[in-house]
Amino acid sequence: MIYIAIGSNLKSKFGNRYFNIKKSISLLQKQKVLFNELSNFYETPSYPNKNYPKFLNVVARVNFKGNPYELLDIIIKIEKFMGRIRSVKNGPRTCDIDIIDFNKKKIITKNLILPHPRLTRRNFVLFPLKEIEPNWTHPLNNRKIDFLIEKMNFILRNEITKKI
Ligand code: PH2
Ligand code: MG
Ligand code: MG
Repeated sequence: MIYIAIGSNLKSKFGNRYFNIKKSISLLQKQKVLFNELSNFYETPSYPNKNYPKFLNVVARVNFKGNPYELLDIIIKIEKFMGRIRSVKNGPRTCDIDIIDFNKKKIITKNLILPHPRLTRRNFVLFPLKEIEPNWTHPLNNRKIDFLIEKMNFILRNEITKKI
């Protein structure tokens, strides 16, 4: 099973945050990334800098025939096409697509770390992931998703809103 997370907190030439996520999904589908399951849209304050605009986030379970690096190549091209400019770390972006878990693979390379190294601190990943896969477990420690959510601090656990 492959899980990806998509987020947006800026308008692009295609539209608002919601349309940016929809557009990225249709671009991924054109590149043979097949969507099996898509979470609701969730709104969260930008992490860690709450002064940036709020994000909309989703998590999806996808099928993809290639390897993680091939998926990453596709993702980076789509982020560029969506007008993403990499300036400040964790700064606002029109579209960010992250691979969360690729068949439980463990990879540490310069361009790609799997599973996503910061996923356990991210309400905007854990909540939508739980919605589509309540039995998901962390590839490195086999912890259940409910445990990871409980371990998150109170603020992160309570500042997420389901939108659609
Ligand atoms: N992505 C980040 C940094 N901070 N905050 C929220 N709420 N949602 C995100 O998707 C997000 C973030 C870096 O990719
Ligand atoms: Mg990200
Ligand atoms: Mg990213």
